[in-house]
This record gives sequence, C-alpha cells and structure tokens, in this order.
Amino acid sequence: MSYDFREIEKKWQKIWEEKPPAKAITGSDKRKYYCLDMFPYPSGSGIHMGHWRAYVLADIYARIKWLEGYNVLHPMGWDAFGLPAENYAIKMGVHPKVSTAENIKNFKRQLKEVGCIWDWDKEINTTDPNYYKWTQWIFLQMFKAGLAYQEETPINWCPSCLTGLANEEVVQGECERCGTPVTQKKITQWILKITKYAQKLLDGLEKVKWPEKIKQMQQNWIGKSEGAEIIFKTKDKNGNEIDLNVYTTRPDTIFGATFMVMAPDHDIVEDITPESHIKKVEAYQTKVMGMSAVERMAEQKEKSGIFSGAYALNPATKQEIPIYLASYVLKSYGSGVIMAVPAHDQRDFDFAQKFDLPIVQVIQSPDAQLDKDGNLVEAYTENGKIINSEFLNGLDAKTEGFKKAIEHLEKTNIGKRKTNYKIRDWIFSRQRYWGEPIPLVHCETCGIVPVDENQLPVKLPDVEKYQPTGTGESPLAAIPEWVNTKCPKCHGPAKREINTMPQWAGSCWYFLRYPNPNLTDKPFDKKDMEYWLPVDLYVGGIEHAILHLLYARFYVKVLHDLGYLPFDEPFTQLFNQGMVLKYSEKSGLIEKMSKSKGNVVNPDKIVETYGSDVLRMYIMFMGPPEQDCEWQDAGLDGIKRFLNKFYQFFTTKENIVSDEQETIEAKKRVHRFLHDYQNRLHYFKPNTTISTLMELINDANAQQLRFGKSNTIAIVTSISILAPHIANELLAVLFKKQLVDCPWPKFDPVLATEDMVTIIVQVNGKVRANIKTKRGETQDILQPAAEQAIAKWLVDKEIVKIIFVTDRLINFVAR
Ligand code: ANZ
Ligand code: ZN
Repeated sequence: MSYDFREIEKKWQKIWEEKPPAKAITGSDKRKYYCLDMFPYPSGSGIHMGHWRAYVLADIYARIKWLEGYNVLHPMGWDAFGLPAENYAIKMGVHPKVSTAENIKNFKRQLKEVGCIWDWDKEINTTDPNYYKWTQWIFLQMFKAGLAYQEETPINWCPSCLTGLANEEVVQGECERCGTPVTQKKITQWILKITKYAQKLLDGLEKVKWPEKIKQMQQNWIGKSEGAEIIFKTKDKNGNEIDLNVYTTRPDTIFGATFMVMAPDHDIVEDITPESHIKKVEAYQTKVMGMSAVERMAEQKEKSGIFSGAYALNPATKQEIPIYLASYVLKSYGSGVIMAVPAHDQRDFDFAQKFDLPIVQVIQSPDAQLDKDGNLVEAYTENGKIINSEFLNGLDAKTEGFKKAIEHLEKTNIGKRKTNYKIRDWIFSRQRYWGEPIPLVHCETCGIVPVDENQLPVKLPDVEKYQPTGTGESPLAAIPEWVNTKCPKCHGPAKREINTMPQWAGSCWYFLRYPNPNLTDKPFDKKDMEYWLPVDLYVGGIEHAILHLLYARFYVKVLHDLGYLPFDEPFTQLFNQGMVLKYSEKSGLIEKMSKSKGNVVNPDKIVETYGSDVLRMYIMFMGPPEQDCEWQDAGLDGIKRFLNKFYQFFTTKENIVSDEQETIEAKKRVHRFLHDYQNRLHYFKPNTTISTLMELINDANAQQLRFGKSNTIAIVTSISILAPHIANELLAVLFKKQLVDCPWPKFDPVLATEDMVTIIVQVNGKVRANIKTKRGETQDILQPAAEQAIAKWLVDKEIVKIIFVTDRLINFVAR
C-alpha cells in the first residue's frame, strides 16, 4: 500500500499549527541552539526552489538539535522594505503596505508547507512600525556616537531607480537591482562610518566558522594594504610650494618614480594647472566625468590621460617629474595622487608607453622580461634586488628595501608608514518612499537635531504619489504636513529629514529581535542576548557575502562598542547553499532558476503532486548543498518510490519485532546506518546522507532483516529531519508516539564499526589520520571526511591529485 501523502501532510501541518512541536523557551537553563535563515523579501511571485533548498537545509540542523534536547530558536520573518513593493505601487497604485501584506500572506501559506519547525510566535516584519522604531533607534545611537554624518558627495546614482546606491550595490558599474549603468550625482547624503571599523571587521573574521571563500571576499572588499605615505613637493600656479601626498605599497621603488598621476577630479588640479594648460585639462575632465563606471573600467587597457603642465620633485632622485591626470587613478582611494613607477607597475607601464615617459628599472631579477636592448617588455611586479637606488641598492626589495625606505622617509620627514583600506564609508540614505524614515530634524537655529527617542517611531506617512522626484528628493518631500515639524530642542519650526534608510537597515539587526519580537521598551533584552546570541548557524545565499553579512557585522560591532551587546560577531557558523539550476528551453542552457529565464518550477505544483516530504528530500538529494545543482523532475519520482518503500517496510507487521527478537545482524546494520547517517550530516552532506537510508532499506528487504521496536524508532526519528510528516505519521501509527518523545538516536560505536575497515589518510604519502568506514565505501563519500581530518596539512596548499585505494587508503598529493 502506498501512503496517502495528501492526507498525512495536511493532518500533521494542522497539528503543528495548533500545537507547534518546537518552541523557543525564554529563561531556560538548557543548552541553546539558534538556527537562523536569511529571512525572505516577500515578493509577489511567491517562494522559489532556492528558498526551499536553504530552508530545508537549516531545518535539518535545527531539528537535530531539537531532538538532541537543545532549546532551539528557529524563527522566520519578513525583510519587507525595498524597491519592488514601491515599483509595484508606482505601476499599480497599490500602497506598498497593502501589497506587502498580501505577499506575506501568500509566502506564509507556502512556507508552512515546507514543514519546518519555525516558531511563528517569533515572526517579525521590518516594515512594522513596532519593529522599525528600533531600526530608527539604532540609527540614533550611531548618530549620537558620531558614526553618521552628512556630506554632499557625488554618489552612485541609478538613473532608472532614481536613487543613490552604495558601492556595494554597484556590480561591475551597473545597478545591482535593475542592471542600468550607474552614473554619478552630487547630493547631500547620510553616511555611516564603516571605515572606522575596517580593522575590527577584518580581525573578527578570524574567529568565525565561515566558508573560506566568503571570508576572502570580505577581506578583499575591506582591502587592507600596508605601505607608506610620501610627500612630493610641487608649486601651485602662483609659485607657492604645496605638498602632494601619495600612498604607495612600494616605497622601495621610489627611485623609479618618473612621473606622477592625479585623479582628474582631484581638488588640487585647479591649483596646480598653469594658465597654458587649463583648456586641455578642463576638456579632459569633462570627458572623464561623462564616462560611466563601465566605460571607465573598459579603459583598463587603453589608458587615457593628459599632462597638467605642472611638475613635482621626486624626494629621492631630486628630479623634476611631470604630473599627469588620468582616469585610472581614483579620487577616493589613498590620496588620489600616485607616484608612478612604470618599471614595476603595469598600469604605470602602459601609461608611460603611451605618453612616452621614461621607464627606470629599480628592481632586478632573472625573471624580469627584457628585450634585446635590456629594456623591460612589461612591468616587473615581483620581488628582486634593488638597483639604481643609491642607499637602497642591493637590498631585497619587498622586505629589507621596504623597511629601509620607510625608515629613511621617517628620518628625513618626507613620509611615514601607512595602512590603507579600500572600503569606503557606507552611503546610507535613499531618495525613496518605502523605507524607514531617518529620525532627524533640520532646524534653522539648532541645525540637525535627533528626534526624541520617546517620539519614535517616525512613521511613514501615506502618500498619493510614490514616484521618486528624480531631483534627488524622496516623495516624502511632497508632504508638507509631514515634513514641517517642531524642533525637539528649541521648539521652533523645523523640517524632517526626507531621506529614508537603505534596504539593508532592517536586516542588519533582525536576528537580535527574534528572541523577543514584541518588546516595546527596548529593541532587545540583555538576558536574551547573553543566552541566545550569537547565532549558532546561519544559512543563506552567497549573494549576501558582502552586503548584508558585512553590514550586519558592522552593526553588531557598533552596538557592542556602545555597550548594548556582550558579543561582537553575530554569526558563529555560516553555511552558503548553492543555487538551484534548471535547463532553460529559451537558451538551451542549464541556468539559475529564474522568471527571466523562463525555467522556474513552482513549489506549489510539486507539493500538490508529490507532497512536501518528497520535495524536502529531493531538494537535499540533488547534490552537495554548497554547490549549484540542477533540478530534474525525474529525480522526484525516485524519492517518491523510496518514501513509499520506506513506509511499506515499516507498516508491514512482520518487519518489526520486539527488541529481544532482533538479530545481531539487524542490530549491527542499524547502528552502522546511524553512524554513517550522522557522520555525513556532520560534514554537511545531506545528499549522501539520504543514500544511507536507501541502502538500509534495500539491505533490510534483501536480507530480510527485522528491526526491533527501539531501532525502528531510531530509524524513523532519523528520517524525521528530512521527511517530518511521514516520520510523525509512522511514530503515531506504530507506537502512539510523537517526535518530542523520541530523542535523536545514538549509535553504539562497537556495533556500528565491527564490520568496518580503517582507511589511512595521507598527505604526500605521509600518514596523517585514520578514518573508520564500512567496507567498500567509495571515494566521493570518504573524501569530505578525509579532507576535514587532514585540513591543517592542507592550509595554503592546493590538492593536485588524489589517490584512492578502496578499503585501504586515500592519499592527497598537494603543493
Ligand atoms: C608606487 C608603486 C610602485 C605602486 C609599484 C605599485 C607598484 P593596493 O595594493 O591596491 O592598496 N594607487 C594608490 N592610490 C591610487 C589611486 N587613488 N588610484 C589608483 N591607484 C592608486 O594599491 C596601492 C598601489 O596602487 C599604490 O602603490 C599605488 O601605486 C596605486 F611598483 O605606488 B603604487
Ligand atoms: Zn531648533
């Protein structure tokens, strides 16, 4: 008999709705486990298979901890501010509040079908005034701490969304949301001083269990480099001496600096350009300013530039060197002026060739590519011995040379050691409606005044027109009743800040709110923070590697430094699931599942035809969770057949015996299964975990194994993390039990491993570890465990080959 999933799943979802199985308990002294999903943006199109993949994965680990007896917090909520709701409002005239509420309702219905142990009492919604009150409160704390400032700056501007964008929201010169090339626009903006936290944001990465790849992306984004600041003297057009500061990572090459390059939009350009050159310089400036970021980047190869007409003194060679303007030097990095060393920097080399500037080699190495006349054919950027550099000659450039050059600069007062970060301050204001109003007031007498904390939230007023004005003002500007207010300080007339916060504001701290989302007098409770935080496991997509994950870490560090939080890293462990791909008829390629590709599989349809358990299991079976995986409809049938087989096996009376009647073979088989099952979960391989279940049932059928009551409960409890409905049904039908009564099973290591073999794990032929496994295990199953066991011998190495001998050894050849 095959099981009626429709009836069973509906029945259990109703039971869970009325009496949720797992609830987070406040004030418990049990061990806690906080398992966090990246909360969804409730879009109009409902949930995606990508949501299923991430949420099932997190649910597996939340369920294990719950069955192990932990006090589990596994919440869900809505990241509901943002452009799509607003764009929909513009198009359809529906208030974002209304469309958001509708979307949430639909999302929630769909999410309940995933069968996760989410505690819906903890639900939050970032657009709820009771929530954004505290988003505003946090902003005020930052403002009061001097971490928020206002500046009129040219910002990244999306001419289609008509709003400013943070650097993090510009992807290869285009708007992250709509793909329009980003231009520059000058507006007064609110900016958060994330640069002040650059070093702390780097340091913190060392103590979290995150994928190396994500850590590296954040490190690169923060972009720390060590070098020196050096003063080059020049004269302004009136003959007065002025200093040009340059930032360089290669002070050891200073004798090779044959010209200087300044960002075309640098403030000093005007001061140094002599009358004779003004026309040409201005023409060049206009040209560069008109270029989009995309065009600027396309200039990587063919560099443009112009001579400013001014010269500076190289403090080492004491020679006059020309100052050029070129778009490859960015105003916002370092000091916006560089000493160009064409022999050892490729950009400078390209530029020197184009403008026929001298190239002086100061680093010597057999690896440097020279032509027949002994000239460099390209910049030599590696290390070597210093030449042509007086007192630096003969030194190893990047070590001793670097050090000695800085010593000399400091002694002679022409420079000093300097650390630089690429990360820029965070442009925090948006000229849009559907966001948190920034809780500040502009008073003619008192200046910028924070709204009194007891006046929060500053609620979003209802508007008739959601269109951004395009002038850089938000639609809020058009509501005088809202804009005109009283100054909290002098009670004179004042105007509200009309900018709203960026989409990220609400998600920077939502995980702090979940333990008690209904608090009215504070954003979170101190005791809750001590108990529940940091998050133990955070599961979500890699697209948030920088933006959300960096901003959230920044918020937490600030709140920690202000004394509100007892920890300074929010997410102890992070797991990034891969994307769900599918063949697209349109392009004939296997691509990311998306509306635009026309290859979306609607979860509602699959749930209707196969049920939630099949979908849960299939989406995990598809492949290693960290990798992108291809969806194939046919895969569902395989899982469906298996679940039927599983159900049939345990609902066949003869297959279950008393514990006493269970044979030793059956016992061993179950414990080996439990061992393998849990081991693969431990290595985040739920895909191969499912295979162990399949093998167990196959073996049981082939060898006519009968399982005792205890082991049956253990097997059914095991499958509950993947297929909770069928597991609950079996426990209820067979034993009148519920999952809460069934702890996560433990295996007996002796029984589990008696028939096992020991595999030797080697690195370059040296034995580094042993792992126990069942006879005949394949390489793809063993490799993750083996790699983990020898991880410390692989740091900074690349695996070039793996030698595998079944039941004997696995040898990693690494360099
Ligand atoms: C001289 C030099 C010689 C450099 C050499 C490099 C190699 P990172 O490592 O990314 O921090 N630079 C400095 N400010 C710049 C700006 N605003 N726009 C473009 N380039 C800039 O890069 C630091 C190096 O990038 C600096 O070191 C400078 O070039 C350049 F053989 O100075 B270097
Ligand atoms: Zn005032």
